[in-house]
Amino acid sequence: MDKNNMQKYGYDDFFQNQVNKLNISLTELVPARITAVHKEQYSLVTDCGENAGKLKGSLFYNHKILNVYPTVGDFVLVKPNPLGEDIIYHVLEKKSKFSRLDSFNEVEQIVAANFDYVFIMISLNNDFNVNRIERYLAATWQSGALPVIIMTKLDLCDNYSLQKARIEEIAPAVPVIAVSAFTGEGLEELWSYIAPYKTVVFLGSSGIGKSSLVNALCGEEIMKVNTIREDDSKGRHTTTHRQLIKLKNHAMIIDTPGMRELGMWDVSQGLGVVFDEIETLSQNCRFTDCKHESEPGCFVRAALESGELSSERWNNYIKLKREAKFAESKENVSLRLKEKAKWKTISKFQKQTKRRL
Ligand SMILES: Nc1nc2c(ncn2[C@@H]2O[C@H](COP(=O)(O)OP(=O)(O)OP(=O)(O)O)[C@@H](O)[C@H]2O)c(=O)[nH]1
Ligand SMILES: [Mg+2]
Ligand SMILES: [Zn+2]
Repeated sequence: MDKNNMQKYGYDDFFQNQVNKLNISLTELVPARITAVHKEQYSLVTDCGENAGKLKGSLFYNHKILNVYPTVGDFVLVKPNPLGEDIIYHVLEKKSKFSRLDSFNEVEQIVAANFDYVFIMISLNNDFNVNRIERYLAATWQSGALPVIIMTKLDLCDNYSLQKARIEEIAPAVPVIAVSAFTGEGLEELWSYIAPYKTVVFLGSSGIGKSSLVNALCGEEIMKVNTIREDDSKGRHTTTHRQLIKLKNHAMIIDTPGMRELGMWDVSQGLGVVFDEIETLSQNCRFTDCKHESEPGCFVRAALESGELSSERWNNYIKLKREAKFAESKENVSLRLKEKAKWKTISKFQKQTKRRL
């Protein structure tokens, strides 16, 4: 059977089953996918094609209907409006997501949703940063999608075997592919991931060639790329907002501005996957609450001393863990403050009504 437009955008039983179970009245609501987020407007696609959309006003207040603001890649239910903006009524549960700390509001902010693979991209001419890859890997394993590591700008590098070996050391099970958007070398290997109806997120510092790779895969200039020659990651972001792009083979790419700021949200499971050997070592320590400082019978210390565990890797683990914890506790504080403010308003309102009675 031919797929309809939404199915080509990745809408499948996972989402349809949610719709079937919803108790809200669904007359006239149709599925849509968010392709870009602007200030208060969304770009989206439905079976009828592309349109702009906005949130139904009351959604801000009614959490039974809306869980959080939709983001790029989200599947939502909209009331179509052929004459203007479609109205977004409901955000469906996500298959996968990236979260970061919105430091202004101190809450979780979801930056991409419903992707199958994450291309963790680093450039071969840039100074090589294993810690950054570990950070991206933790976030990816936490997201629910699978990582693929892409080394870009292959044309600028004669030999990348050292870099490849370093990556394979920290991510033994993750595919590593070297590509050049200029010569096209290595691109064929990507097509098994950039497959029909699948969504891939491109993640990596500014200037490493994410948008150039999108264009190379599309065979046309879809994304603007930086035309001024400058060192990686020093220039300004060329891509300014996240965007979902559909390829001719019906694969989708979410191009992002260099997400160096991808903060650690709750990444406890992700860290457990990336630093599996450290978590195993800690479980063997004599004391269950071992701080791995100077306690006797500490397997982590022993591994650090014997060189089995590098101090660089250990320090990055501690750093990411601390950041994640910080994000989590910040959210708790902000939730508590919000709760307090709400009760203050309610009690003020009650006092006023009492006075009036
Ligand atoms: N030599 C070489 N240069 C490349 C390659 N891919 C991209 N570049 C150059 O790298 C620069 C940055 O490319 P972009 O595609 O804009 O990088 P980006 O990762 O999208 O950057 P942001 O949008 O800022 O996050 C441009 O000057 C490109 O021409 C490549 O495969 N080889
Ligand atoms: Mg870009
Ligand atoms: Zn210990």
